[in-house]
Amino acid sequence: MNCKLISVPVEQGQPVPGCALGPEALKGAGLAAALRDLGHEVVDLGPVPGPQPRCVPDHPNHLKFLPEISAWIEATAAVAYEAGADGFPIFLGGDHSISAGSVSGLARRAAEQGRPLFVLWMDAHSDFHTLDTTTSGNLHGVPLAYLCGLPGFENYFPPLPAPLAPERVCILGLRSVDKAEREALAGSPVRAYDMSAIDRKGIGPLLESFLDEVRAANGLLHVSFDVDFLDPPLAPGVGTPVQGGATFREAHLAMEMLHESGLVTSLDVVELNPTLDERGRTAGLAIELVGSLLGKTITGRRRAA
Ligand code: B3U
Ligand code: MN
Ligand code: MN
Repeated sequence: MNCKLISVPVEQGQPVPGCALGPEALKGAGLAAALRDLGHEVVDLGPVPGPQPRCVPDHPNHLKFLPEISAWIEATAAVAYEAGADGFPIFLGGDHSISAGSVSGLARRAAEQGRPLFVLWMDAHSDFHTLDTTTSGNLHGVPLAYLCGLPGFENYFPPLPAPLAPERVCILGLRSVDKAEREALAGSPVRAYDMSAIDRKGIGPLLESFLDEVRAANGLLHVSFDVDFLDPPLAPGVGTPVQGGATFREAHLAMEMLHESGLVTSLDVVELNPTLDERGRTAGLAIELVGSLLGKTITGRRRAA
């Protein structure tokens, strides 16, 4: 695989300083070497150039850094569209607002190729607010609603060339969903698996059923991995930790299954905040998990499906 590392050092979409250092922390902790050890080629495409804020109208809701985040989304989408032509793009955030750009560009590319794009959103949060419903005003809370074409983003975020079909989106790991998000999700075919579903059914069967759908549709699969998917004691280096997250074993199993599926074509790793990390353990675990997603196994053998 030709892995293309794309840094998107944005932190204005969330409240805690430090998240813009995520890409450097992942690279400094050996991401490229870990991927090369697995036999992949790695090219570092560097950071998305920091854009000028976009001219947007005033919004009645209190939204933090709207012109800046809107500009980053536009710039990231342009890079993602180019990078999506071949190879395996890996977007290193930055906060989760960057995925409004990465997925938008990849969705445009997929539409041109006539392939349906599926998205697996691994996250404690659903990020399913619209600009009208967010109460925090933090724009890392809205990217999935934007990508699914929910109303109210027109004129504020860049036009979306190819909205995601919500039935092709699966959120995994939920444990913090605001009221308005809950209502929006209830009226949407997005699959939203919370920790209770993971405890009852197991992460393996839940993921397998989604992968079966991607396979049946001959789809492309983008994985948007918010590091706060993981349980906070394992991954303290995130700005908005929520108790009761995925365990080390659940996370590795999910990544191994994603690898074995052969369906994943691109990845985001977002919300790592190295200033909150403890001795680099969150960055280290994120790299290990990307390794599992890209073929690392304990025995080195390929497992029979
Ligand atoms: N839903 C809350 C909290 C939140 C969303 N994403 C993260 N936190 N990481 C909000 O602010 O929209
Ligand atoms: Mn998120
Ligand atoms: Mn999150």
